[in-house]
Order: sequence, then structure tokens, then C-alpha cells
Amino acid sequence: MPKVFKPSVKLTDNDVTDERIYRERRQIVKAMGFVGASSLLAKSATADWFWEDDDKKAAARRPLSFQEPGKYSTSETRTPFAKVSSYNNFYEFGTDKSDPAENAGQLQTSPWTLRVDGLVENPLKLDADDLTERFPLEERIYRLRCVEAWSMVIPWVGFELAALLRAAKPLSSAKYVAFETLYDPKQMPGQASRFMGGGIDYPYVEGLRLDEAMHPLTLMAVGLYGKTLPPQNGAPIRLVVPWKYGFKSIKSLVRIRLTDKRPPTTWNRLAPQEYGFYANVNPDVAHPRWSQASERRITTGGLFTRNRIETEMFNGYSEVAPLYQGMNLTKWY
Ligand SMILES: Nc1nc2c(c(=O)[nH]1)N[C@H]1C(S)=C(S)[C@@H](COP(=O)(O)O)O[C@H]1N2
Ligand SMILES: [Mo]
Repeated sequence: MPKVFKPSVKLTDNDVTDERIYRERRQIVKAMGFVGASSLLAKSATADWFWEDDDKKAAARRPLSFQEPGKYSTSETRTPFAKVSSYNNFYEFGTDKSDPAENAGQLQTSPWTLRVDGLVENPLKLDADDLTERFPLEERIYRLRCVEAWSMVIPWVGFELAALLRAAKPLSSAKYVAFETLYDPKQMPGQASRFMGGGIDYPYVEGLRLDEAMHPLTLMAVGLYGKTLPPQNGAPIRLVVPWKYGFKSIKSLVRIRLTDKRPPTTWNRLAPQEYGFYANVNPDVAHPRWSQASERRITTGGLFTRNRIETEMFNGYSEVAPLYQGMNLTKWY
């Protein structure tokens, strides 16, 4: 059961909604001069113009076969599918929470190629079928904690990233894993327009230390709620790192590269004082502009109803603590 939120000195303003927080997050790119006030209004018009003549129906989600939830799954109340698939961050399709569901429906997920290369003995090239057939799938019901202080409980279907990396055989010189989202401005209007894409330099990139990537909690998700991923959730394959803020869980992957240097990561590059490379969920390290001590758990009820719970260290996944032994997690946020 989620703990009941107890007001603390850290969160003096009870009316802080994370709607305001995500608007502030978008504001930062605006402050950097990428987004003008008028373009924020013009943006949805742009989206309409992009897709005006298109049928917005998404490709049908295909049922997957998978093992039932194992020891890594939570039994907390799941966020309903309707919310998991309509309240999203996927800036390639626009910066509003409703933009991805509106604009990603046409994303071509087959054919698809995911490359695994760099410092490996056995580079891999997975096609669309490989993603769901090459590794046995299992359900993992994980908490997802966004840096904007909201959270969901999502039943993913996928396989451990470790299984994929083992198949590629990392060389002993490999220390980090770099991830890259599809770059295709024709399909992703946020990549075609600096305004719509929130000022991000695309492709969206992320990274993990190799030991983090090999941890059994680190998942390659190909589905949720028993079927293939909706495009807005990162179809056909995305990373899920449940003990880190949601922005680490990069969507619609085309490349995984093993390297010996820490790779650049999108939000860290954009605002390094606000978003670190590690991004471990940590209630004791506030974002410069808001507390991380609590979060709004999205379950049932209205999107902005108050349902605050305390945020837990590593998002409750304390088994990852040994990965960070001896590290100052305030410095390495
Ligand atoms: N390529 C890409 N991946 C991304 C993002 C994005 O904008 N682009 N947003 C991130 C953020 S901030 C969050 S909280 C999660 C949201 O995942 P969901 O929409 O499936 O809940 O995706 C992450 N992965
Ligand atoms: Mo996020």
C-alpha cells in the first residue's frame, strides 16, 4: 500500500501541482530562447496542420505471450491503461501531455531495426519480429516516477536488457551503454520544429553505466497491459529503469552502443544543473525549483486530483543501493 503523504516543511505550498511543474520544465527551454510565448499557442495548430489529412488511428496493439509477474513486480494499484496511454512525455511529438497520444498514432514500427554495437564482440541487428521473439518475455509491474513529481504503476511486458547485452558480448573495455531514439523528422513533428520539440537537440539520447544496464531490474519493454506498446509509450521498444527518473527510460530505440566514456544524455545536456546523468529517484535531493519529497500517484480519479504519497529512495527499489556504495548521491544527482 502506498504511504499516506504527511505534509513536511519541504513542501510548504500545498497547491503546488505538478501541472505547474511540467509547465516550468517546458518554461526552461522557453527561457533559453527556443520557444516564444506565441509559439506555445501556435504549437497545437502546427500539430493539426501536420496531421490534418491523416487518419489518426494507431496500429492495432498485438497481444503478447509472456510469463506472469515475478518477484520484481509491485502489487500496488495499477494506473489505468487510458491514463498510461494518454498522459505522456515524448517531446518528439510535442511538449503537452496529450500531444504524444494525438500525434504518434502513425509512427511506423515495422519494419524497424535496433542495432547493438560499439565495444562488443558480437554486434547485433534486431528486426521488428526479433524484438518480441528473440528473448522470452515477462510481465514487470513497475512504478514509474517522473522528475516532474508524478508517478504511475505500469504493467510492462519485456525482457532484461542484460539478456540482450550478454548476446552482444561486451568487451572488457566497455564501461557505459548509450541509447538513441529514432531520428525521423518526417514522422516526428517535434524533431522538425524546434518550437514543437521543446528545444531539444534530437535524436533523444540516454545512457547508463554498464553495471546499471546489467541490473536485472533494467528492462527492455515491448508492451504494456499485455499487448505491444502504444506508439506514445515508445513503440516498438523502449528502456525502463524503474529506480531512476522517467527521462532515463528512453523510447523508440534504434541504437544501443557500448562505450568506454560516459555518453551525453538529453536532459543533462539541456539543463545540467537540474538533470544529472544518474537521475536516481531521491526524495532528499530537491530539484532546484521543486521538492522531490513527494509525488502525485496517478491511479483513478481526475488527472489533477490530490493523491500524494511520499517518494522513496530509488523509487522503492532498494536492491540497487549497492551500485552506488560510497558515492555522494547529492553530488551525483
Ligand atoms: N525519446 C524520448 N524518450 C522519452 C521521453 C521523450 O521525450 N523522448 N520522455 C521521458 C520522460 S520525461 C518520461 S516521464 C517517460 C514517460 O514514459 P510514458 O509516457 O510511457 O509514461 O518517457 C521518457 N522517455
Ligand atoms: Mo519525465
